[in-house]
Amino acid sequence: MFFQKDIETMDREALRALQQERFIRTVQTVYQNVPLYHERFNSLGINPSDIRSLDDLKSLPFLTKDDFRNNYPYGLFARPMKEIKRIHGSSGTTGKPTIVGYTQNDLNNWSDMVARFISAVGVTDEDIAQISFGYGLFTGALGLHQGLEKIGCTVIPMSSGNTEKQLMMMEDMGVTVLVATPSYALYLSEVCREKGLTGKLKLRVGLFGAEGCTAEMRAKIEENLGVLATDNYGMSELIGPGVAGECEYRNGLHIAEDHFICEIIDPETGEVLPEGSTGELVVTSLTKEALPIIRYRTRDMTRITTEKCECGRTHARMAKVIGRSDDMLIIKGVNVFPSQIESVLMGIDSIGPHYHLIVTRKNFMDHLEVEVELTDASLLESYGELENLQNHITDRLRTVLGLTAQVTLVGPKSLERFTGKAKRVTDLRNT
Ligand code: DLL
Repeated sequence: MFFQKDIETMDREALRALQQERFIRTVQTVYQNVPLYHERFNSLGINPSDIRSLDDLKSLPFLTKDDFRNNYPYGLFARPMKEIKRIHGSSGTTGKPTIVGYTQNDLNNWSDMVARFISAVGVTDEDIAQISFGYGLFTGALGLHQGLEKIGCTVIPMSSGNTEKQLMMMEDMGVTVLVATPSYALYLSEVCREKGLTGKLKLRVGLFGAEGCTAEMRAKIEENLGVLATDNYGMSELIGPGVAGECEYRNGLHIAEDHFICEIIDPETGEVLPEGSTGELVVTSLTKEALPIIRYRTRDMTRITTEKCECGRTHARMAKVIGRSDDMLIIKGVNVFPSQIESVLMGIDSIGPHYHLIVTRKNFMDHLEVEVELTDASLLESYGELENLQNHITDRLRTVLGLTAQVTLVGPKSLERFTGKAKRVTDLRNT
């Protein structure tokens, strides 16, 4: 189902022309209205009037998270405060949040983008959606809220936490759409199964996002909750959710290319990589008024294809984010993404989907400990079985990662559960 069919199925040549026109305008706006760009372009000898086509994008400097920090709170805004109608912030737990702002047009465009991806997986005004993202500065809850309202869906603003009540509401209100982080959906799905509610809820679609989710974890959530789980990508600095989302074919996330230009770069060299290569996603906004961004380095690792999708949408698709370049652990010189470990663990019987990675360094040697939960506590009493399982997990991890991890099996439900984004890695090497 389409929300804005003309735009979503636009001919790629016309789309490029639209992007180019908007890009040129954005460069002029930031030069005029945001001191950081003005000074940076001047110091690099870039005159906005020289920027005449999309090919000139690669000559512009990157914007980074540090630029947001150094210009806290409003330094990157391109419009006067009178025109700023909403403030949101990053979900960071330490230090000052990354502040972002929206004009009324930004808010309208944002809800259209969200409405697109929720319509693309068949959510309609007949649905009842429960939002289990935490409301607040985080863009997830209000972003989904306004997009769902736009298509006329009934919205229940539950916020996160109080899992028993969440399930009660889902059952009593006949909820058909769940909005949550995959980790919280996983937790909810386990409690759902334990309470014998699997198969009894009316849930049919899960709109998940804000963090990664492996195929294995997704399958587990789908099985327990009886939903079609869909992945949605976004970031507060870009706008929030709505930057990219899956369609019913779930074969990559369609990027809202009339609002954003996405590039993939080598995170080490900054060089733009050819289509299909995996690298860091860099995003330029085309319609944002309050906070336009040129070449923002997201740190998220993915790849992009412009191949036509079966759904008829012409907008490019990005692959599921495999991790953040700054999340990638380098252990004994080996690059390890937590998602690789998650995939291994999810494929093994007798252990649950929750895990915790602890990285330490002793005598200049890195050490990776993987804590995993048993699903059956009685196994803790059988030394032989426990050892067999531990060896099996160690072997599987060694095959996939190319390094030996210490596997620690812990009792059921002993690891922390998350109601928002999960924190599954503790790296103690630099403390
Ligand atoms: O997480 C926006 C959002 C809310 C997206 C709800 C989708 C649904 P931030 O809190 O600024 O914004 O965090 C942005 O979260 O750079 C990624 O590392 C990660 N992330 C977001 N969506 C996905 C996803 C929101 N679908 C950061 N898969 C991003 C993997 C994701 N990682």
